[in-house]
Amino acid sequence: MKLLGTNASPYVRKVRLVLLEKNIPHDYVVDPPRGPGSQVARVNPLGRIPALILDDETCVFDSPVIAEFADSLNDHPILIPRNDARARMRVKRWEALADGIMDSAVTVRTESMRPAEKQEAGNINLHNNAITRALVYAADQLGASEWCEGDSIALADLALASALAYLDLRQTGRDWRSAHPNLDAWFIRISKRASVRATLAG
Ligand SMILES: N[C@@H](CCC(=O)N[C@@H](CS)C(=O)NCC(=O)O)C(=O)O
Repeated sequence: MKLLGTNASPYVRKVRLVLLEKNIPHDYVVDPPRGPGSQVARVNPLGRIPALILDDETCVFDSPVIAEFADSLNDHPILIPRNDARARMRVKRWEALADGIMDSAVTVRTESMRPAEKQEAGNINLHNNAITRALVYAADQLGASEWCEGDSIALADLALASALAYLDLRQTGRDWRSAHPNLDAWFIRISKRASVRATLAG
């Protein structure tokens, strides 16, 4: 299978982490959707990354669908609980929270790249405030635990790591580490994993 993406995209990082953690063989192809000759819109009608192309040319999108599909391919490890409905919901809710942080941070970035007179300060504030609230919620939910859900790594951890890495990339002025020392300690720990190191290296 082939994963189309870019190194900056937080959604791509999330699914790369899933594929790496589960040791699923794949080719990672850097393909900016707006780049000349991009094949993204040909395989995903939405023209977005990540797009996972299976060996029979089936295209899987978007990132939650890719993550769930990849998780179903093997049990090593199980990243989305299979039988415990509440635990499964909590993991998917962590993913929704992390994806929401990504959505808002991407919106802030897109808005800030417009000419100053066309930027909507209200929209930027709205999304920055959503990120701030989501981080408070994440820190509260994590508490002093080693993992976001249960006693081992889950999609929740990979999604949260991707969201925080994106804030580090695009919101350098946001000092989430001082505001939430438990998220900081957790991020330092998870950043030592080979999968996270590989995606942060490019
Ligand atoms: N909800 C989607 C969001 C994907 C998305 O918005 N990706 C961005 C890159 S970060 C994209 O491909 N944008 C299209 C573009 O840049 O033209 C997912 O989770 O996969």
